[in-house]
Amino acid sequence: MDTNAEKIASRNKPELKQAILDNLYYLRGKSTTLATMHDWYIAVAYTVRNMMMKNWVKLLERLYNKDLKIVGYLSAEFLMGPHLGNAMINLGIFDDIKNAVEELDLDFNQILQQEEEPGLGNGGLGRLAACYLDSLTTLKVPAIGYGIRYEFGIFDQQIRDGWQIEVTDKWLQRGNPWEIARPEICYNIKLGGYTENYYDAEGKYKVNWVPYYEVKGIAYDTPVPGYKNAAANLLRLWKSEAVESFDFYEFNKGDYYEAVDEKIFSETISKILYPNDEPEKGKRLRLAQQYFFVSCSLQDVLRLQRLRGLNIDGLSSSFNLQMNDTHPSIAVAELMRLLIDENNFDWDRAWNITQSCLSYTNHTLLPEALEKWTLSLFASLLPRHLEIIYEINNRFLNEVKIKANGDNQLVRRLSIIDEDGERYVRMAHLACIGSHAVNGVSALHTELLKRDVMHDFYELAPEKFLNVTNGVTPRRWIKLYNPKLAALLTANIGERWNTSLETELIKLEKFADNTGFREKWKQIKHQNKIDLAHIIKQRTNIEVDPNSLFDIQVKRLHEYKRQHLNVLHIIHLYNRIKNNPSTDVVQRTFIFGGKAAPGYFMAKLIIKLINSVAEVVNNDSDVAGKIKVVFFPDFNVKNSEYVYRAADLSEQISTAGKEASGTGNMKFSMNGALTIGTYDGANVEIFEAVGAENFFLFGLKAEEVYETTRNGYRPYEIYSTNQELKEVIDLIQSGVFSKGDTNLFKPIIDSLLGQDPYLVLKDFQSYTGCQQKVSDAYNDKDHWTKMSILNVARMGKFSSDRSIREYCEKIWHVKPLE
Ligand code: NBG
Repeated sequence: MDTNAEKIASRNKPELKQAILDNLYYLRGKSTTLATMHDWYIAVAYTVRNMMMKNWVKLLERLYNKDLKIVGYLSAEFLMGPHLGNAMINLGIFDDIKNAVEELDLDFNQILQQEEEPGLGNGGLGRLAACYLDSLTTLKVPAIGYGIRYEFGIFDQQIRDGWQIEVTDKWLQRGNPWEIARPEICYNIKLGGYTENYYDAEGKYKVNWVPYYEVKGIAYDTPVPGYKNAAANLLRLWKSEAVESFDFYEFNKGDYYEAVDEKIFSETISKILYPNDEPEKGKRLRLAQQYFFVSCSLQDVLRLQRLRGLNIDGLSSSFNLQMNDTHPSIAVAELMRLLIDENNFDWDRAWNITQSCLSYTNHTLLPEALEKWTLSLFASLLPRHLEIIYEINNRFLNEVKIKANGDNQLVRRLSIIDEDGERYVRMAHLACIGSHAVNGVSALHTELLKRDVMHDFYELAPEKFLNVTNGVTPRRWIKLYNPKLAALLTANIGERWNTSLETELIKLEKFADNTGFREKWKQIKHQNKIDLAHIIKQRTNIEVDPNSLFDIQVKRLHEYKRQHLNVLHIIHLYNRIKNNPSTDVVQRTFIFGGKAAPGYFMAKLIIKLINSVAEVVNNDSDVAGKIKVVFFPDFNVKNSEYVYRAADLSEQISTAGKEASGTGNMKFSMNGALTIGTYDGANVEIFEAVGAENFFLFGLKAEEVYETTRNGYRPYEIYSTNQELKEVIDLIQSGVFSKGDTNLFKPIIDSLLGQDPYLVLKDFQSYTGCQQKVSDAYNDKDHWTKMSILNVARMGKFSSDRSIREYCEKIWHVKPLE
């Protein structure tokens, strides 16, 4: 007999409608008269989820298949974005569900809008993990994404009086229909305490870790559907809980409150996602989080290996475990501990397995973002791991010393332990030593990794270092979030672009000169701009003109990303128009979006500056109809739907050598925006792909950045000799944008005139000059449209499918199913 789910999967419209109504009734206990919009959303979500179940259960059964090699993607962040629309696209049931919903007299878009953003990541790194899960599944590579089920994801951003206010993200408050709790899949995690050693009956040296306390990690599974391929994968996130909800021993002693305290601490571990870009110092809970999810995941991997009836010696034929940045790098020591202490392996065998299972992706060159933990913190939380790390380090340095020929500096530089000043464990060193492959995320980034940050490691083992340039999934970023463009693509080049972006998109090139096609292209962009203008009006009450050039910079706020360089250009334009009201400028709308880390003062001040400039510019009749400035609040995956597709110009203006890759740059260009950018991260490869004539390149190259700083860069000299720049800075300083307060933006001015660590002033002239070229180009709309088409046509390389294929071939050595 057919199950209900299978019946639904026949996609017969009346049955879909009935399934939604049934879910409303049986799962929400509501009739149509009682149902809120959110009840309806839940009912629709369960209907869609039911339709993935068959594929998913099949996958779960396949995990027991001995011959399949599984990718375990270890990541502290997964920024999945809303599930409903994406699942509908991937299951190929978008229109069916939409129609069924509309026949129930519901507004489909309102239903989609009900879903809370599952914001379990900060930005690019977490979103990359989500794109990779989509591609892994679409390519039918068996994979498990392992991470943390944070109760509170990245904070919601509100803007009050121009300042960022952080609001806790209570994404689970109204339930999460996409996850299934698996209380039967749980592991104990030890923390703190001390170790004791002894010799066992066979005279083998053994260590026993006596923890100070233990917590329990419980699996929460979310299905990840592939694109129209009947495949599914698994996102398994861990939630921490107390080992027992009451410690009966303490309870009987009468120490009920102590037992409750311990329960509270246990649940704190998976409570909240840490925003990045803040000093790590002393963040004990963060190290506990990292260890918590890594240990649960590795124990799960070993359990699966046993369930498959395989022995652990062959682990690397069954699993490749990818460490997404250093956040999971404690995996090196934890896998060693599990093998040696809990499975009786000797060191060499354990080390062999560990190294051949693990690989590491580096995502940053910024020295302050390279994780390190003080020895004291490590010793107090993970005493056994510190011993193991010492041993790994000793053995490693002994080998190094043979090659180093008495070069003690080299040995110090390579050591896992940083001995300069306070002693630290350097997690990138641990990750690198414990992995069989290390990769950067764009060609330039990998070169710089090899040349600078990991140079000594590269010299030791050059074959370990690889590049895999990032990519993004065209399913979410084009098909779901730009349906009009997607339809135009499909109508002209067929639908294979969805899964073969690289070979198919290029077929658009031949339409670039076709007037009719260009007209349609232009109309789609225009409609997307009208939609964004509408949302902007709703959320900020600012009226913007869809006929203006939409110049957009959305990404986390950081000085190296140089949102303030963008602001200097806006003020420069403003100043030009004020000085000469008849100045002929291209009408522009400058749109910003992005969150600043709560503890990052400068980033928050830059948000305030953007909003302050916006207030002045938007209310000055002299510039009305010429420039507008908008800060779009709470930029996240959900809101980004309206943003990327509406952009004419994409701002990718980081100081060269600082942005590891960028992925927003890809999303914009794939949706028809032209890029103004530096020669940094993946911009370099986008520039090469779309061609110099279709890209607005400016600024110093990475080499020149190093040269400039090495030679004693003096920003003040630039300020005092560049009249246009001086006027801009002086305008900020005068208090024009701060209601006369000359102190408010002083920290920004002081930084720019003093050190200017990100060479904003140095690149100012080149940037404004390039922006002039943008304006000139925009005046020729027809040519602009041609450039836009060519950008999209040539972006095929930046599909995450291509990235995943490269990981499979170069690093994981796994093959797709079947
Ligand atoms: C970020 C880089 C981006 C890159 C993403 C994904 C971190 C530590 N790094 O340039 O800043 O695109 O990773 O690789 O978040």
